[in-house]
Amino acid sequence: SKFASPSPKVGVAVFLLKGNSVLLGRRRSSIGHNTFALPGGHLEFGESFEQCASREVKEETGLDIEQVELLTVTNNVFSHEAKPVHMVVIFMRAVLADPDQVPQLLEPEKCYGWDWYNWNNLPEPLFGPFETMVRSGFDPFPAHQKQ
Ligand code: 8DG
Ligand code: MG
Ligand code: MG
Repeated sequence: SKFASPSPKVGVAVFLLKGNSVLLGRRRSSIGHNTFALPGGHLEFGESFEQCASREVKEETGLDIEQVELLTVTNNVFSHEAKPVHMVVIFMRAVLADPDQVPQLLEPEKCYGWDWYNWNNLPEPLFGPFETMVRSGFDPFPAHQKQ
């Protein structure tokens, strides 16, 4: 109807792992403005999660990724926004195809900059849903890599 609610959308966020670090950018978007978040975006029609992860990371940072794997999914309702948003977010992990490749700020209207942050020394504030995951003890690193 004319007053129907907007539909939930699907997002894909990527833990791009390098040693003990993860790539984060400070958001320049209405949702989560100024908070540090993973690269990612909306799933496009017909895409696999892996394709969406590779595409969004490439569009936002110029980086090429490989070993793209599914980690988990969260159900995020941003009900306090002027325009409430409901996102089902697929979390992937990946590594750099070329370990020497450097992130570029390709969407400066959406992000203040990308950098690597040690998992044991994450910046603040983290993006809400991401902070919830971290606080709950979620660990994106492969088990064999833990130290
Ligand atoms: P697009 O137009 O390029 O497709 O999308 P985008 O502008 O890059 O979207 P985004 O805001 O970066 O990501 C889509 C939604 O995913 C975002 O509004 C909320 C949700 N989301 C989370 N956690 C995270 C996260 O850690 N990183 C990113 N990028 N999005 C996240 O709930
Ligand atoms: Mg994005
Ligand atoms: Mg994007």
